[in-house]
Amino acid sequence: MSEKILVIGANGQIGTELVMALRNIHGAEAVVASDINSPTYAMRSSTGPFELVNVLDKDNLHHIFDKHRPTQVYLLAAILSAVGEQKPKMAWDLNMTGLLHILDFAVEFKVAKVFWPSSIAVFGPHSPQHHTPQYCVMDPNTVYGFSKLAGERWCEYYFNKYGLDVRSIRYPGLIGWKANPGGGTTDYAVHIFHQALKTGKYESFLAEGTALPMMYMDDAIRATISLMDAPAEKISIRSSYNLAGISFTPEQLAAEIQKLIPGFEISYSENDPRQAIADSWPKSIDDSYAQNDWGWQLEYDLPKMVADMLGNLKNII
Ligand code: AKB
Repeated sequence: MSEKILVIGANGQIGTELVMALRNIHGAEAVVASDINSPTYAMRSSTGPFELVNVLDKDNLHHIFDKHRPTQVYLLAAILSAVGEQKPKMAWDLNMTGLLHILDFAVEFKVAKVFWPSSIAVFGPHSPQHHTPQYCVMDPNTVYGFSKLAGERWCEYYFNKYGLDVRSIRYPGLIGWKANPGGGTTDYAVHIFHQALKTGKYESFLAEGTALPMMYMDDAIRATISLMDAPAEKISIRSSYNLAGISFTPEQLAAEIQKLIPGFEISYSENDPRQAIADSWPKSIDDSYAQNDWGWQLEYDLPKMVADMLGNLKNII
């Protein structure tokens, strides 16, 4: 079957790279990029169809589904953790209503597969903090976190009730050089590379000792496509899969950057509201279900990621 893939939220950190990867596999015309904003420079340089789409505008969204009749849909439009705390109702509305629109249209238009990203933000202060298991207490205390947890429940519900083949990953913080993150708690781990190359120093908004699970974008894109390519019978989890990535603190990341930029200096700001969010999230994750179900294996450890990030970023900064 020839695929027609609709990516919603294509201008974002994941969308930019995912569209490029999917176009390499399926051809430019098979992948319709869409976003609420006009295409970014990176998106314009990847040839292929582009549509302006607001996931909250049901009529417009219906028209896009009708026009393209997608076989796969990736819904990436979301408000992340830090911005979500500034605009809680807007975050809930976009993250929840947007998902429900996509799930409903996917059923109506008989979309074969849907991908929707969840996050480590579904865990909360009473979840086990180390090697957080797939199934445990989940008491997220950010709007982003509980919108993702509710979204996971809806995904599983649509699978059970309507047979919709929906698949999802709980992404750790994502680090890439092609596009910037927008409004998350883990964004420091991208900003640090830009500042290291531009000024040789960085003030981290997260405190020393704050370990969080992170992942290099190459691994995140490979995981996403592997999950979507896996035979349906291998997918035992229809809420969302834990993915571990690599866990490190700001000072461990800085130490790795210092090996390649010897004079690099890190300092730490105080009283940033993102610290409380980070403190409520796991420090490391157990992803044995992803390994066992669809053969997930990480490729980038911390040194490999830092070398690749700096090597690529220095050419474009
Ligand atoms: C955020 O920091 O909000 C995101 C996430 C971990 O989901 N990067």
